[in-house]
Amino acid sequence: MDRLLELLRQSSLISVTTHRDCDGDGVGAMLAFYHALQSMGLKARLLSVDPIPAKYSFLPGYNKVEVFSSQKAPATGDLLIAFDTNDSRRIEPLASWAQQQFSNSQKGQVVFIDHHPVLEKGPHPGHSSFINTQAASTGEMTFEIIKSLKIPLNTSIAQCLYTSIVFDTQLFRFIRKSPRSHQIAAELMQYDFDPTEIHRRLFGDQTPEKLRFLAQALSRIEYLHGSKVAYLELTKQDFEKQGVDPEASRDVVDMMMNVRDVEISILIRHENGKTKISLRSKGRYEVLTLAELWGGGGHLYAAGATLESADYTQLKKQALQWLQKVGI
Ligand SMILES: [Mn+2]
Repeated sequence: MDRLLELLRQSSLISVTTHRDCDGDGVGAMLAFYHALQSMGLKARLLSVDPIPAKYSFLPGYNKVEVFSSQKAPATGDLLIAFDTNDSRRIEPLASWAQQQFSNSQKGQVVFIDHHPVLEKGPHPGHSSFINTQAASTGEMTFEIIKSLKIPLNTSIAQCLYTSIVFDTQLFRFIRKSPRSHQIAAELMQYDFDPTEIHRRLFGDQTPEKLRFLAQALSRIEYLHGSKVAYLELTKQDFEKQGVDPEASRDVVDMMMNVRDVEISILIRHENGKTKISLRSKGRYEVLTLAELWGGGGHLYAAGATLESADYTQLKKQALQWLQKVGI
């Protein structure tokens, strides 16, 4: 972290970003850090490789995020910081573009602030990156960095960091046996924002169409290995029939984990011509190894992969083989 702090103090213009298909943790951490840089009087800009979902529009700074395009690429300055990923492929084409600028001007670098394990077969995040796999959220790490830089908190920073923390811990369910998430949240709540409103924005924004879709999807879960494995495939037709966006299936894999005996959940779904796989484990089996088998990544117990085109039958066969191998 010392190396990162030094780098921050030396930089004149800092760009901040988060991974493609962002979530509340990444977007909250990125915006919080942007507000912190602003309050330090540092020049900063917010970049994203795809549009940030409107669900997060309540966050201060949401409207300042520029969607990156290499045609009208803005200056990245001398530092590009990516939150909630350490895999440069998830911030492409921005990562390559920034690297090019930095090597042209012979200064600057890309830095990752993240709590995911570095993938064995993935790109290396670089020596100035700050990776802490013990942290329950990137928001938690961002809080520690802001504190170390001695930047006073304010309402905007607090609101964004609180969003990060409650999103990734799913309202303090997944806290990695640490009191840190609660401690930080308690400190943030001294600022003037409404936490209940944030909970509602993040977790209570369902529509009747989505509930109808969920009812149908959940009724089709297959329970394998004596209900220790929950397996579900969703096709393009499943989404079309209920008139919902594939985004509607995002939390399905977490719902599958709410079944008492389930140890592993596997969700395979169609999204914009691609096949997305989401994997969860309660902690006995490292599903990251299965995700890596399909060229994906994530955490040991919450991982995923995106495939350009895939045959569901083939995927199921591979999943069943992997389950056999881990001896569930
Ligand atoms: Mn995260």
